[in-house]
Amino acid sequence: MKILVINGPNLNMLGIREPGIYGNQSYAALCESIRSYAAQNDLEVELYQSNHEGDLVDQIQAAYGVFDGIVINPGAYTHTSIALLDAVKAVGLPTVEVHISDVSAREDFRRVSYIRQACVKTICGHGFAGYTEALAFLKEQKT
Ligand code: CA2
Repeated sequence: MKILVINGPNLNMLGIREPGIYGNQSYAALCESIRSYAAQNDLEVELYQSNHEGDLVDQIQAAYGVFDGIVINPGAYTHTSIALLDAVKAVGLPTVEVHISDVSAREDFRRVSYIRQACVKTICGHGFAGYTEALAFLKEQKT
């Protein structure tokens, strides 16, 4: 099973500031934990990060016919992007929305998620473990 893991804007800055919200581990450490989980659970993963909305749309579109599912943390585009919602709808791949922090317990604007209506599951506030939980969910769903 092949899963594309996408991270949106500023997630490449993890560990640099706001450790109280996002922890003190880096984006490289996040990638390593995802790769290690995938290797131990017979999953193929590809990781992609971009700060640009159109690049994220391109990557979701390119997943069509190539990947079996998507794990996405759209970062701040969660709260603004109809384009990402439409891209996930267009490819029709099972997609899990992940947030490191509990967006429901922060500012009001973080409670809005456009992409959520196209996702099979949302995981919030579980830190880096949310990504591996999302992989496990997609694997379980396929069998
Ligand atoms: O909790 C999450 O995973 C978020 O998707 C992270 C986004 C935020 O805009 C969403 O509301 C929730 C932010 C990405 C990382 O931002 C950083 C800020 C300071 C230092 C390092 C990363």
